[in-house]
Amino acid sequence: MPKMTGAECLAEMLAGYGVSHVFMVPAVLRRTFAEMERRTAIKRIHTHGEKSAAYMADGYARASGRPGICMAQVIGALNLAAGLRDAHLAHSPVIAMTGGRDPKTKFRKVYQEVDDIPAFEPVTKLNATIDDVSRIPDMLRQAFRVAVSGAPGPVHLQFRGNEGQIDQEEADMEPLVEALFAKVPPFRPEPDSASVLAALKVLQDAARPVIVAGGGVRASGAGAELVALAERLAIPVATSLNGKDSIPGNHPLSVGVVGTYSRESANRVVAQADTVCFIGTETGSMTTHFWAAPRIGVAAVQIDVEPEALGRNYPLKAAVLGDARVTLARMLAHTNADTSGRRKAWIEQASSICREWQDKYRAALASDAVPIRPERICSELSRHAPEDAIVVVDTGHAGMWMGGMFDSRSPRQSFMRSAGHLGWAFPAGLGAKCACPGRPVIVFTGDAGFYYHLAEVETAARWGINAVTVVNNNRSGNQSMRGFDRAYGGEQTDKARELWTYTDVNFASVAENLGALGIRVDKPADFAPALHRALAANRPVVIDVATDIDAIAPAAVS
Ligand SMILES: Cc1ncc(C[n+]2csc(CCOP(=O)(O)OP(=O)(O)O)c2C)c(N)n1
Repeated sequence: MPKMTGAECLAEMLAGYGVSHVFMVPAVLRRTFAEMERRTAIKRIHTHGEKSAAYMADGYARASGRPGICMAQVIGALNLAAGLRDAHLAHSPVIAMTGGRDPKTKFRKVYQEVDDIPAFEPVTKLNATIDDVSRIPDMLRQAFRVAVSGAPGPVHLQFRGNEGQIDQEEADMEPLVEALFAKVPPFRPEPDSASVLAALKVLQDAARPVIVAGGGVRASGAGAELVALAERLAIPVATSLNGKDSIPGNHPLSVGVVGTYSRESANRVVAQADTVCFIGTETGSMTTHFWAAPRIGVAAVQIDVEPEALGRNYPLKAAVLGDARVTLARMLAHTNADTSGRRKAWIEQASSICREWQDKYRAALASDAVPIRPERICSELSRHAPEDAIVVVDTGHAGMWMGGMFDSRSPRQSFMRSAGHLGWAFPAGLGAKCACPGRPVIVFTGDAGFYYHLAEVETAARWGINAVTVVNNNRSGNQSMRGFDRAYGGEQTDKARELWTYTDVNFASVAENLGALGIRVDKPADFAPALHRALAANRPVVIDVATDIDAIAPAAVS
């Protein structure tokens, strides 16, 4: 075995796993960065905060299926841990590396140090320390193995030394890489055939079935098989917000996103279904609108790669343990398409529910109002986002607007969303662009969401990370308006508005000052030309859209 430093070994292994970018705030693993420069083409993206570094790694991971790497020295470790929360909720394979306590100085009040390990525990699948340099190779392999296996998720490796100085030490090490674990999914577990046939029978016998597809479908790359099965058996498809891109929004069997940040048609179809087939979804509160759509007790089947997901919230008629793509392919091989005739009336019913939704929102989606309505931005993005775009959406109102009102037009379009953390989308979009530089990346965020990591506009400009960010700028976090109306017993005072409004800031000007292209849009007709200009600019772009502070997204129906 060759004698090498930890830094040499780590740099070579990361390159061996296909890592193209790492995201960090210095100073951590400094020697490793020097070795990366000498030995690899890895870009070392130096950000303005550890949380945004974690979100960039998360966006990188979700866009590519390859683990995203983020790093912090000991004082920034918990900022990084905070940024793993969304990756944990979304099952995104992020590997976080931090500096950690040295046994020589533990418990002596050494500068900047606390025990960071407990804070990583609730947001990681593996939370480990590297205390001897010779353990770098096997621990890094385990980090990749855990991050991408089963339901993927974050991993934390703490390197000895506040800046991870263990990387300077030498040992006999082999920088062996297991290519199998460089990407999600490493394995495609085959389902048991009896369970496949049992699930198929329940679906084929049903008069009003619906499929609810989740993030597991996108992680498995099972969109084509999902659509083929739905078409073959004539079954409408709703998705979770995380699984939104598993069927194009303009497909005739697509009824929209079901749950809380949702489209009314999806909640109505799911509520009226006699049988629900959950695929790669945790059946959590956001996807089921707190288990109201569908109701617990509906006839249900579930397909998942994690045994403990099966039946967690809905008692099942059939449970299938396996990879989504393989399972759907097995089901397709055994379908009896003749059974689809019995669902003709149901398909008509679902289509008519979708038409009712279109009729209800047609005017808002085409609105010429000034200030601009967010519905209009969503419909412009449905029409003008390129067919291979990655659309990255923040939480809160951004998730409600885009979950409910945006439709993808192609299976090549990707949709990624914050699992709940305001401010995630902008840095995640930069990470997605690093992972997929050849694809257009369009971020949709509110102004409150954009403020969180505004400084990263400078990072994008410095590194030429040419994502396009659309800011729904209503000079407030107006999703909170309804809640404060209630808190103030119906109507708010001017003082109450202090709790959720801001001053009027033009983010196009701010972006220009930080080195990006800024475009301000005040009139609806100017949005599409601005988007086309932004996509052609080959620069990071912020499109600041002046929108209506009174525009409130429709609440979920159940
Ligand atoms: C980390 C975090 N803190 C707080 C919230 C609660 N929250 C959800 S939406 C929202 C305001 C969103 O404002 P903005 O992004 O401007 O969108 P708008 O509602 O104005 O459309 C807040 C504070 C959250 N989701 N995440």
